[in-house]
Amino acid sequence: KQAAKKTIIKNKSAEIVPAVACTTKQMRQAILDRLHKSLATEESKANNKAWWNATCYAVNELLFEKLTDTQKSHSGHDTRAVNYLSLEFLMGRLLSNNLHNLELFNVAQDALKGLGKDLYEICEEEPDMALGNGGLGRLAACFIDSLATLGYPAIGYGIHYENGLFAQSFQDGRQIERPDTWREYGNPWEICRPESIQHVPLYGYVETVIDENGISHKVWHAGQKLKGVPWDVPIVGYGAKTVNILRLWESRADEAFDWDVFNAGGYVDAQVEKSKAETISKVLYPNDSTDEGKELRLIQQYFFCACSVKDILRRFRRAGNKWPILAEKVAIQLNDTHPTIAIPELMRILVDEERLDWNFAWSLCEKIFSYTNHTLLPEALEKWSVALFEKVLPRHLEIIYEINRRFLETVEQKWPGDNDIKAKLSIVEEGSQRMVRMANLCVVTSHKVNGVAAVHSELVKTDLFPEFDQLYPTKLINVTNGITPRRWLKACNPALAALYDETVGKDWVVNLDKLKDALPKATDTVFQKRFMEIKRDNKVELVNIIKDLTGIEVSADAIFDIQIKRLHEYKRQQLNLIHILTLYRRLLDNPDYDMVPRVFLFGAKAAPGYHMAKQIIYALNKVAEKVNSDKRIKGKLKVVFLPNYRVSLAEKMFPAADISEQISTAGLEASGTGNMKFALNGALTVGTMDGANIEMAEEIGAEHMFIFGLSVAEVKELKTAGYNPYDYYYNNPELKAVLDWLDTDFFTPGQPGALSDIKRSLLEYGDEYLCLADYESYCKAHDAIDTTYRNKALWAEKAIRNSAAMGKFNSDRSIEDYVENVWHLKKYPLA
Ligand code: Z2T
Repeated sequence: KQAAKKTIIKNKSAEIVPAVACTTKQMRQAILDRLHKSLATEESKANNKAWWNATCYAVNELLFEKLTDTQKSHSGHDTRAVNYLSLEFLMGRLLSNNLHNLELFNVAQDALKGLGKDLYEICEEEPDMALGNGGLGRLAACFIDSLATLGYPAIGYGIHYENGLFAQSFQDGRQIERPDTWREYGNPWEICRPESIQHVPLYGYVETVIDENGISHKVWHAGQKLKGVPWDVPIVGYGAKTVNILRLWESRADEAFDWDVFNAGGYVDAQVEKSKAETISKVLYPNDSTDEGKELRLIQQYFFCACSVKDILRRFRRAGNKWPILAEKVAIQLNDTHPTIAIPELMRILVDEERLDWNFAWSLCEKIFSYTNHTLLPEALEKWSVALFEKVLPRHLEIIYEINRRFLETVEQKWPGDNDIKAKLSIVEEGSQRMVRMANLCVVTSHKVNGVAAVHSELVKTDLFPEFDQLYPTKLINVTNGITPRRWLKACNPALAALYDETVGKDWVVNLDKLKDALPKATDTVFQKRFMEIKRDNKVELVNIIKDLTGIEVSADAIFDIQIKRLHEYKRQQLNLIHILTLYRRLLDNPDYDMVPRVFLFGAKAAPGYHMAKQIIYALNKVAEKVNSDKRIKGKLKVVFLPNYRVSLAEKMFPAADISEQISTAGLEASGTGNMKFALNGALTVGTMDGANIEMAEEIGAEHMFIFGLSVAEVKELKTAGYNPYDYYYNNPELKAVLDWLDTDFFTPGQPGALSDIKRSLLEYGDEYLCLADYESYCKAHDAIDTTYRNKALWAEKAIRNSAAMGKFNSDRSIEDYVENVWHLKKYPLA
């Protein structure tokens, strides 16, 4: 067990009224009551898991009241709401976050202390709610926190995966995946709502029906039906003036539909059908940016969209509203193309079931939907084969054809006779295997399409959708990503949060720009000392965690250089690797090589089917083994790959980082959000001019970061001119030596060639991500890090400048941008 000994932060200004009235005594009694009356145990028998459950239940009692008040207020005011549709919500743990947002963290800490328990230790009992892959899912989680904090009516819609992102371990350095079981023994945060079950058709055929007036319409006869059971997770805003919900759909068999099978004596067959239906929400697909095109995945997407759209319309009808004002009450945000099928589903309901005129229904859809693009990588742009669509969703395919037919008419008007443009923009891609392009459907339908950082949104306009931008000049916009300062500073770094409370006032939690008031202190030696003492304490905590998890001993005096993110070639963990090899070689060549001791830390999961990503994990682990046990280098270099990187581990790594690695090939990281979390917690960035790094440099001052490598324009130039990695290999002896090293059995004794794949990808296979082109510049940036770190005052100044400049990257700001430019919501906080 990790020593969870954070400093207890006392609430200094007792005059501040907490969001929810609850004294330490009341909290203590509530926890005991839950332990006795809900968990049927007692103090002497309860383990930490029971204390965790009891504390969660006690929190729920306070929270549910605010939840019902909020929901009553929203339906009473018949509010316009945003419905955030996302296949992923990477929530992490909720206890500490909920306590902070209720402003009861200290109260609970004292209450548990009185019961002989440590709140930080109790929080460690909570399994992560890992219903997401990476940045996209975590962004959704930060956004619903901000929506609730700002008082906006919002619902997050997603899937109630039985198994979230796989748990990772290593066996001889190789990634092993095990199922994630976040709710095996129940989860206190979710409320089942059987009263809001939805039914979802699948497969079958489409019938054309002519009514008594001679007007034809389509009826979809399903071949199978699923039942969607909603589970609600309350989302408390900071200050508890709003508690929104995250509604997650679980798939079940629809007994009503299978009634015939039962009656025909097919009791066993019906049970088999049942387990098939339940597989739909069983598991999260572990691909972060590759599209798999699997039937089950399409059904997952449709299942969750159908449930969500029906739920949205149920609320709309319940308020007694009529169709003309649908778009005044409903905004639907599509988090990437994963929920695109919600578009033809809404059209189907309006046209086929409600019998609205096509043009009217379409005008509603255009106003309701908006879409966020999260990547330019071609392999991530979703396409579904027409054949699969026809089988699973025959009516939706017809609707998509009709949308496309009308759309291509407008293309014809704009570019008469230009068939190349039509072929490029068409929602249906022609070819040996006809495909539905989900991104094109999103852009055609949505009134706003946004990228997630300025440079990315620019590239969406110039490279990804240039013709769409000409056709719809105001549609493509930017909303730069952000992170919630509640989780990513207040909760995860209590000591730094307390220092800011004292320096700039407590308001920074909701107004992160306030941190700028600490800038004058960047050169104040007393402040620098306190700031760096907090960093050092956080590093000591991480040292203990590293020892517990891996047995590896590292020194808190070393530079903690961290790269944590999904494993992907475009993120270039392999560039980091070859730089580590470079340092290792320098040390072996010269045992007195002068460098500040460095600990390179990694955390990353690879998609289970992504061979090269798994090879990079293997290589890092093998290099780590060798380096960490090599006495010759006198502990100057350590490499640690922490297993099972996830939100709760991230919360311990960001506060302990000196260096943040943000080293993607320019133009490929849409935004990045870890970059913001690092800087907010006082790490300096070594990074390329990519994604949100560019905007961070504007805020911080590029001179306080270690910027290296080719720019977006230079990458383009090099690629057009014809990039040849061998040019760099033969011209840089250090680079050649480390790459050749990978062909030996130095890191994998008795198995020469075990790491050769990585060398091949960087040479023979063409080095798609330009690692070799950026290598020299990257090494120089690292030399500069070493030099700068030796100057303690200068480093402290830069660390403070980084942290205090993060105001822009508050997800509250991102949400206000969406509200102003896309959603147009009003706030309804409780009194
Ligand atoms: C994902 O996390 C991201 C993009 C995806 O494209 C898919 C996933 Cl699962 C389909 C990330 C981007 O890579 C990252 O740059 C960005 O910060 C994040 O989404 C949130 O926008």
